[in-house]
Amino acid sequence: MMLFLLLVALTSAAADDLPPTCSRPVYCNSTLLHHIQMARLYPDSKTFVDLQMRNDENTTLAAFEELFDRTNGSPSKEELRKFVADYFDETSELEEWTPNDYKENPPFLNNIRDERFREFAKGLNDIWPTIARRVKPSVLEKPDQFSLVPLTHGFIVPGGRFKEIYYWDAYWIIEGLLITDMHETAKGMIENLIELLHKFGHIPNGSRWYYQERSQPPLLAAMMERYYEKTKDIKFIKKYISSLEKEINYWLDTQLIAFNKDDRVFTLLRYYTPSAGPRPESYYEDYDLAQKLPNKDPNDVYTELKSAAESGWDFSSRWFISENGDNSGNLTNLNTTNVIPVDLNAIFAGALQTTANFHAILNNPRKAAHWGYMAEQWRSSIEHALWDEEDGIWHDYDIVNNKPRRYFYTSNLAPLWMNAVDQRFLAKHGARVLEYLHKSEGIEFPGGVPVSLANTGEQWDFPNAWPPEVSIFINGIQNIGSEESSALATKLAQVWVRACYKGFSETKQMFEKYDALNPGKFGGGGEYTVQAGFGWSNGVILEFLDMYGDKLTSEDTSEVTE
Ligand SMILES: *[C@@H]1O[C@H](CO)[C@@H](O)[C@H](O)[C@H]1NC(C)=O
Ligand SMILES: *[C@@H]1O[C@H](CO)[C@@H](O)[C@H](O)[C@H]1NC(C)=O
Ligand SMILES: *[C@@H]1O[C@H](CO)[C@@H](O)[C@H](O)[C@H]1NC(C)=O
Ligand SMILES: *[C@@H]1O[C@H](CO)[C@@H](O)[C@H](O)[C@H]1NC(C)=O
Ligand SMILES: CC(=O)N[C@H]1CO[C@H](CO)[C@@H](O)[C@@H]1O
Repeated sequence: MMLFLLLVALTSAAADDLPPTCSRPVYCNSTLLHHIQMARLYPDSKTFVDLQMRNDENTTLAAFEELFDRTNGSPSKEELRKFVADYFDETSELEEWTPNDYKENPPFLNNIRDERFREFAKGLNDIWPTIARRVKPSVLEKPDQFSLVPLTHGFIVPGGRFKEIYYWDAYWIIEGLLITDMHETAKGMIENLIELLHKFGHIPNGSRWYYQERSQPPLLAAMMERYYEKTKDIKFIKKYISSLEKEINYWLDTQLIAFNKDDRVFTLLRYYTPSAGPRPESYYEDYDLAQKLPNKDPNDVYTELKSAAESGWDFSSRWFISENGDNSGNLTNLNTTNVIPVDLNAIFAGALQTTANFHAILNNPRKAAHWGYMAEQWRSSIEHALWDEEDGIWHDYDIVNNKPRRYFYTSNLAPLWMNAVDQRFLAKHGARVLEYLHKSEGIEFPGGVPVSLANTGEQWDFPNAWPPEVSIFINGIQNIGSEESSALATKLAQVWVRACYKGFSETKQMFEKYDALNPGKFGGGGEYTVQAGFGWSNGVILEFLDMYGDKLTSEDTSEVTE
């Protein structure tokens, strides 16, 4: 109880004195930013904050002040357009790059039984060099004139508007790279994220200053684990184990929350990124929303938006708490910081266990025991606070109404994916999870598993099927470890690979998200148009073809192994 009161005190103290979104005024906190973004010079708000300055920041700010005074505080759209043309430059900060370890025919292709799927995998492998980038030397010369944060190594970007390195996207990209034998590129990506960790104290959403105050699902440990499994590079683990601990401590220091359930106090993580002002890259959208909510403090609204963005699920009914206490409503009902997410805590439990395992490998038994004990505690809290005995699945928990949020979300299976479930518990309850899935309707769609069954028009809701979530879901089912679960996982992987193959055959493109109702068609909704490329989509197909390549078939005419 003491801990609970302490946390509440800390939280409310912070609310009075929020830091700006980032320490770079032009990109995060200035009259300049406000006027330019509210004038909607570009269809996508991200376009402006990605421009580089032609001069140093103070010169730019001073020039804007001059314009502002000259126009009595209301520069016209044309004047703003001219200002942007005079003081900003659209030249890309990144250049194309061919990774040294790229191979045209990585050996894993030989394990794929179906010829069309083998071609598909080769096609995806061919995409790597087209979405590989590195930072131009000019950024390093004058880093203060860019919103991009320079990084040492080349990297794979998601694609489209997402042209920098992203935190959780990197997990599935790295998986794909490891499968296609690009170990050095995978390692460079992890080292880039660690570089960001040391610069900011945590890993931001992406390598832009305007993402400074937000992280994303903490998958660094999982990335390092995948890399170690493939390479046994113990020197790497030794070099970065303390970085991993730093990241874990960041989450413990900033996102912990204590809450009561059934007369017990639990301490778990939530997404929580308090800072003042709209998201710079969605400035107009956020400001507009806050204006529609005159009874709320705009900074509370921004904090809910940013915290939802930190989850990776921007946006979703997962973060709506309506007046009735359910997940209905729209963005005006965002209350992310009062939802205890299953996936975040499962990922965190996994990170604690991985840290323990690494210490064991490095012969640090005392530290291994320390982190191992914490991992066990976390798993136990997930079991007692988030497992829902009635539904036979884990659910997010609503700490306003003190109740589980009993809705189908792919993230409900994250504890299985992250091996954050006690083995005895799994043996006892694994069959119940399968029962839940069969009852849920979530696994019956022709175009893959949708992230939710709520059709809100938000992009992280029905009918969208998102590659990373399909991966979490199917790997989760696989990890139940029974024959039946394995058959279901294989069947769902088959549906997914076939759907993406269909889309790829028709358009020669991979999309960031798909439509569960229409196999291979891209998904819609949300704040921006669908993006092609696409890092994590490619990674997930490579993952499934690596896992199930000896079984999957592109058509039913050949025998299907289930
Ligand atoms: C910049 O941030 C501070 C602190 O969060 C805030 O009080 C101020 O209004 C912001 N300034 C502008 C111009 O947005
Ligand atoms: C820019 O202006 C700020 C505030 O006036 C000042 O603290 C800072 O030193 C200036 N930066 C440069 C590079 O001149
Ligand atoms: C979130 O929910 C709490 C409890 O109902 C409420 O006090 C708060 O205002 C909500 N936050 C926002 C931004 O609506
Ligand atoms: C969101 O919900 C509120 C109240 O439930 C409603 O008044 C408002 O019109 C809705 N906004 C949109 C954009 O649908
Ligand atoms: C809003 C925000 O925090 N920005 C981005 C974080 O990264 C994801 C991609 O993984 C984007 O979808 C968000 O827009």
